[in-house]
Amino acid sequence: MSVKETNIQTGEKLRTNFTSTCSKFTFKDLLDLNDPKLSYQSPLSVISLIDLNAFFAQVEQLRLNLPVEAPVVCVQWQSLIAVSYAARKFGISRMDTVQSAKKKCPDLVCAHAAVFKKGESHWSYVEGFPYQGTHKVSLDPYRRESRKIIKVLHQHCDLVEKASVDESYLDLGRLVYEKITSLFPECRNGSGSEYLPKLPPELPDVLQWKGVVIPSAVEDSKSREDEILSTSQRRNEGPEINDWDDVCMLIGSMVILDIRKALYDAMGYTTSAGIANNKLVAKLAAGFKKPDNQTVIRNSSTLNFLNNFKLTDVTGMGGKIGDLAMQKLRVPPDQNSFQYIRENVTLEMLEDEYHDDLPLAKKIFNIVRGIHKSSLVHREAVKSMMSRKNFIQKIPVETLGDAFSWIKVFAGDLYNRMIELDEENLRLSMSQEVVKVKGILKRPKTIAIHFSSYNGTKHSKQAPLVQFRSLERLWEHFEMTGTRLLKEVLESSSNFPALNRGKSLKELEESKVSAYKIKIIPLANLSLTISNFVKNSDSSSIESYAGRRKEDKQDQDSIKKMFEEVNNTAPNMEQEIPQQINRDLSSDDKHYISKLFSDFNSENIIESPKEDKLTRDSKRAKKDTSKEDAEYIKKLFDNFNNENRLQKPTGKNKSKSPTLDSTKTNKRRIQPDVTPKQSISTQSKKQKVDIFQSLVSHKKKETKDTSLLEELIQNHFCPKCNMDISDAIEHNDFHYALELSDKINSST
Ligand code: DCP
Ligand code: CA
Repeated sequence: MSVKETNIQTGEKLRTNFTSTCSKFTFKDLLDLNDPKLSYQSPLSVISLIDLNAFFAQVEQLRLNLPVEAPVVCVQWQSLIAVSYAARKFGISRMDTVQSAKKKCPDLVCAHAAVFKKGESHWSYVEGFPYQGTHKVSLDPYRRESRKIIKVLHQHCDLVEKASVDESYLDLGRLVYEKITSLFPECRNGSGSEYLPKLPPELPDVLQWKGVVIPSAVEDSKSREDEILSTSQRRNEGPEINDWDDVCMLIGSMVILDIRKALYDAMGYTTSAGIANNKLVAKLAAGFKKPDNQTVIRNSSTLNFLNNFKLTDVTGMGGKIGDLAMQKLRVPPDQNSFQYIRENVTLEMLEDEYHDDLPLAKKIFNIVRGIHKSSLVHREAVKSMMSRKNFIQKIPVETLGDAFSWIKVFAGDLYNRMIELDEENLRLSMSQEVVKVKGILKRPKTIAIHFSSYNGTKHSKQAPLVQFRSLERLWEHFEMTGTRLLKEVLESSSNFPALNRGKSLKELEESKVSAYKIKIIPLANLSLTISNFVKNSDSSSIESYAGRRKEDKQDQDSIKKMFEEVNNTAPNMEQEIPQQINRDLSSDDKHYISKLFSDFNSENIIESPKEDKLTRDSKRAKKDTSKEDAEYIKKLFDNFNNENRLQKPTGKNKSKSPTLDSTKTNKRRIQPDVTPKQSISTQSKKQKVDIFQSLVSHKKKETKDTSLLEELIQNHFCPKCNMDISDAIEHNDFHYALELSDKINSST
């Protein structure tokens, strides 16, 4: 059912298959829905998967303010990475190239994904098609939209699991429980394993199915019988409502339509959804009717529905695992794998085949019956994140400066992804009642660079990372350590002096040779990887270490020294900068910052009556920022303005180029599509006005938060939550992360 339909369908009262016996479900089954820890296991459970239609293409269509009928595709170089449904009508698919798609639809709108430009740590949208040799695609705009979408979903449902950039699972337990107990007070009382009362013969007229309700095998055969009857003889029965599980699913279908509508109203996105008893079936159902529709699977129709799929379509059963299962279980190629395994392979046989992995045997047994259940908070822990670029020979990466420029891009990319990780972990931690999520903020302990030369030789080097809580500090650390590692590998390569007139890197640096004049073996690819993620607790972060040991001068000095070492790896890149500056700084900073501020103002405080619905609604979805915060941010912007107007180039920043206007050494570029936080953070490090950090300290001052940990340790009681706590450090983490999220929310 489309989110654009405005009719309030009340319809006739739906009839149930009323029997004189009571339900086969217990009061406990129903009550479990009200407990997020237990809900997914209840036989009455209602789980949904919401999937954005042609996600990246929708993001681009909305960004470009185009109507839904516009045939938009999202492009990466010459490939299509998302195809809108309007473009699909022309027979265009992801398999097309830009060229072949344009042949099918000459009016095709090809929106290229945002890109990082070599040497810049922020992404932007560029006119036309960026050049692959000098740019790297950024998926950050889609991740940002994804985060906003999840926030909207979260406003309507207490338990949301992000499954991918455009898919989320929702546990509708509490919403269904509330509705069912308010409409049917007889379901409220009772305890333990007593059975629920029998269904009433008909349901209140407010309860109506929403979406495509998949028939059970019995209903299918009834409708086949109906087909041979004349129209007047047909029974025209709707989906059967046999017990409370069907009522729960019916309510779930209504709730999900409301949530999909709320998302459409708030942000303009259409979605498809599946509603079923567990994640596995909900996921298959979500893709069944696209776009802008929803598919409902009652328990009685699960097996009939699964016959549309292969075992290998199930999440986690694709690839080698699935292929191996088909071989081991000897599923004939012409048979439906779900049905065949169900009917021919017993649990004992599965356990025999998978004697070294009995949980997998049980899982397959349950999957083919559509009863494999998993909780919504279980997520694979992040193991590593990599930012990488394959270079094209036409634009060689053959100087140290070239390579450093890409490290800068990768560090910016990884920083954006760390923001996303923090938000996701925070969101999970909000559902702490569900499952105690250990460790809210995760930080990588290791960083590595990898690169290959064109003769195929591979090089890599890794180093430990200092535990920073502040992502801005971590970002600098990525950049500096990546740069240092690269230098160390290249320096040790035997052909380095041969490429540089016999000079070592140290000698070249001492004589202040620009990094762009220092030759290296041409690189075929380069990557920066962070890995070995661990929980970041107060005891492990460098900030609190430094704070706690204030009295210990030796420690302070060693920390200071470490920072200096890190900072000293900053390369001399000055001579290359003028080219970029001449091109990038086309308009004055003041104007730019004023624009950011007026954008900020209009987004947070003033709501213009002339705004279109989408803008207005999407603003409404954003978190309100208090007036005080707004004023504080204004002050920061003003300071920023003054600072940049007055700033004279310092010795280190001053360009050596006589042609360069010395007031323009700031590397910021005008990019209206980015948020204040992101734009400002792209200034050179020396000039960085860290609004993010300032906001944190502003808030800290305001709430006098610094002693919270001490208080938690001493009293095992949190004054903010007004409750006893067992793990002081973890609880302090929770508040830190909460605060961090507020900052991120108010700046994205
Ligand atoms: N994506 C990508 N490369 C791929 C697959 C997907 O970059 N090979 C990106 C673009 C998609 C987004 O991920 O928009 C979500 O992927 P989906 O598979 O959900 O596809 P769409 O959302 O584009 O289409 P649909 O409406 O079929 O879900
Ligand atoms: Ca999708």
